[in-house]
Amino acid sequence: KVTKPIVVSTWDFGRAANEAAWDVLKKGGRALDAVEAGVKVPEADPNNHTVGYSGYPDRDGRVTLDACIMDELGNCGSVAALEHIVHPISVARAVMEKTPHVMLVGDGALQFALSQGFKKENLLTPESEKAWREWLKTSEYKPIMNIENNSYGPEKATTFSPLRLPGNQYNHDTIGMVALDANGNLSGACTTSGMAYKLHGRVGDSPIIGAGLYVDNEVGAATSTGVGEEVIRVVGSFLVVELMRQGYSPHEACKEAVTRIVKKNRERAKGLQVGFLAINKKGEHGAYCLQKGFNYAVLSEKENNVLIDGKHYF
Ligand code: SD4
Repeated sequence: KVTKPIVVSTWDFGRAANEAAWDVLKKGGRALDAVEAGVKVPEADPNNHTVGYSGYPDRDGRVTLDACIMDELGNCGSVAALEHIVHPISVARAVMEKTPHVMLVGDGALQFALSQGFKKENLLTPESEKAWREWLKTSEYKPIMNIENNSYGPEKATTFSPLRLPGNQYNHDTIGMVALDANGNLSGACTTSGMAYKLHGRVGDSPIIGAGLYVDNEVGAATSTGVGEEVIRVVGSFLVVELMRQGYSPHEACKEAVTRIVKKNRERAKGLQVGFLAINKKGEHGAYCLQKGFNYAVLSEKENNVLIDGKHYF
């Protein structure tokens, strides 16, 4: 029996996003509309410093956003290193629907957004700017494990990382969301401000179709969070979907993708976090991550926006 509609998304802040997606899904709406509405919630949240508005900036103090979206027909759109726009996911959707292209970056993406009526805004809030100025004092660049998981706590998180953000701040990260609608169609969305204090111009996995997100309406959909470089290396989300095509469950597929990352470089993998999240055409879900601390939110008629801890490799 198929569980539909269903929506799943990364991290605990995925719950609020799921609620917004559910408003669309419960009325029989399209998964594509649901995932866009869903991820717009963290994008606009001033307390979320790793997605959209108020995201932590790059090392030059610029907030640069990455996002992509994909529907049941294989249509997709993406923006990378986009500045000044609160809802990069909606710009990605406009790239998909209003241009012959898949991906726009940097100034070109901004120009396009403005031409579509998106408003230019300052995304760097005083709080994020203060955090960046603190960071500048040491300018140490190491990704922080499980920064996304508020409940995980600084002590445990720093076990894996010598770097603390000033004031031991812990916050959320990329939101990846995939959904199956009442008609049995899949879509997904992924949006982030990327790794805090990255080099200007750095693009992670999140806006890259096949890496941060992939949807195949015959099989399933997958998304990722964590250190994007590792996900790109194994074309993670595409890999997860292809493994599901071969008969792996969502959980097994995510586990195999994580294992591939470990096989590339075990020592490196020990020191960072990556998590994959997937659903298949039956509405089954699963996830797997490198380290303890990754969780995801599930909303369907059977599961009332429950938060599930991802099983971990190390
Ligand atoms: C990136 N995958 O830019 C994103 C950020 C992230 O946990 O999810 N970090 O690499």
